[in-house]
Amino acid sequence: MVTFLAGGTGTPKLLDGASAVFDPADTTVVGNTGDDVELGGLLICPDVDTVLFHGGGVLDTDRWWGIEDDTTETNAELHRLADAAGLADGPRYLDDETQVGGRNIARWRRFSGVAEFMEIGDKDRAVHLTRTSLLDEGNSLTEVTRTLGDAFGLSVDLVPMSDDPVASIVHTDEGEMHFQEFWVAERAAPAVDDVEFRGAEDAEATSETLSALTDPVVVGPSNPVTSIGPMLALDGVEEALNETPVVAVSPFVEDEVFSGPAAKLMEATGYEASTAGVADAYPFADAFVLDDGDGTDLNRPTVQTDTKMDSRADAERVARAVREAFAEVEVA
Ligand code: FO1
Ligand code: CA
Repeated sequence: MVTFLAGGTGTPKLLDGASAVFDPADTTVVGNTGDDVELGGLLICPDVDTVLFHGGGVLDTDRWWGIEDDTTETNAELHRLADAAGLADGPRYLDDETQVGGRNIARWRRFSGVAEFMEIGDKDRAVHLTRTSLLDEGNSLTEVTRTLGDAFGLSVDLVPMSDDPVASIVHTDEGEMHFQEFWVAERAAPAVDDVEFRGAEDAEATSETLSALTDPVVVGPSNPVTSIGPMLALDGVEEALNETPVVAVSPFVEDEVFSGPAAKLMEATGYEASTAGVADAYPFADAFVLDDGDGTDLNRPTVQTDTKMDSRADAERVARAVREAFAEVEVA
C-alpha cells in the first residue's frame, strides 16, 4: 500500500509513471482542495480533477489541467455576454454565506460566473455540474469524488483531503486574494506577504485521508506551500506523517524550481526557495529524491536521479527512485 499527496502538476506527472512501480490497486491519492473555487455556482476542484482526468486518460498534458481537445464555447459566450452588457472583466467575489443543500458554501472562495475568469472547458464543466449537483443532493465531496473516479475508470483510490472548504488565500501588496485569482487572473505578478489556509482550523481531514496516511507516503514534486500546505494545516495530518515512512521528491534542483509559483510563495512563508527549504517544510520526511544535479546536503537519506519529467519513461525513473528511497528507510 502507498499513498501519494497530490497538488497540481508535479505529482500527477509522477503518477504517470508510478503505476509501473506501485500497484494502482494498492495506491491512494490524497488530493489538495485548497485551490478549489466555486465559480458561477459550480465547485471546481483543479487538483482532484487533474488526477481524475489523468487516470481517465483524458487530461490535457500540454497544460496539465482540463480535458484534452475540450472546447470552450460556454466560457467564450460568458465573456461575450459580459462584454455586451458592459460588465467588467476579472474575478468577482460573492459575499453571502448561504448554505445550499449539503454544500458548505464559503464566501472566500465564491466567485460569480460573470465573465468567468477561469477558462472552464465544455466537457470539464460537465464534471463540475455533476459534482455540484451530487453535493447539492447531499453527498460528501469524498463520495462524489469516488463516483467521478468510477465514471473516469480510475484505477487508484482518489480522495479529497477534506469534505470541508479550505481556501489558499494569498496576501499580496494588492490585497488578499484567492490562489486562483493570484495565479490565473494576476499571473502570480503581485508581491506576496503571506499565504493563509482559510477554514483549515474548522476543517477536518477525512477519515479516508487519515487512514491512507498510515501507509507509506510519497510527497510528490508539488508546490510545498499551496499544494501540500493545506493538507499539513489540517489537524492530525503532520502527526500521521511523523508516524509513517515518508519519501519526498524535491520540486527544485537546488534553487531552480521546475514550474509554477513555488519559489515566490515559499519565500513569503519563511522558507528558502530551494531543496533545503523544502526539507525544512517537510520535517516528517524520512528520505528525499533529488535531481542528479542537486548537491544539497540534507542530513537525511537521499536517492538521486534525473527528476525532470517530460514523459512516462521519465516518471517511471523517478517512481523507481522513490521506491529505492523507501528501501533506505527500510520499507519495501
Ligand atoms: N490555469 C490557468 O492558468 N488558467 C485557467 O484559465 C485555468 C482554468 C482551469 C480550469 C479548471 C481547472 O481544473 C484548472 C484550471 N487552471 C487554469 C489550472 C489551475 O489554476 C492551477 O494550475 C491549479 O489549481 C494548480 O494546482
Ligand atoms: Ca515520517
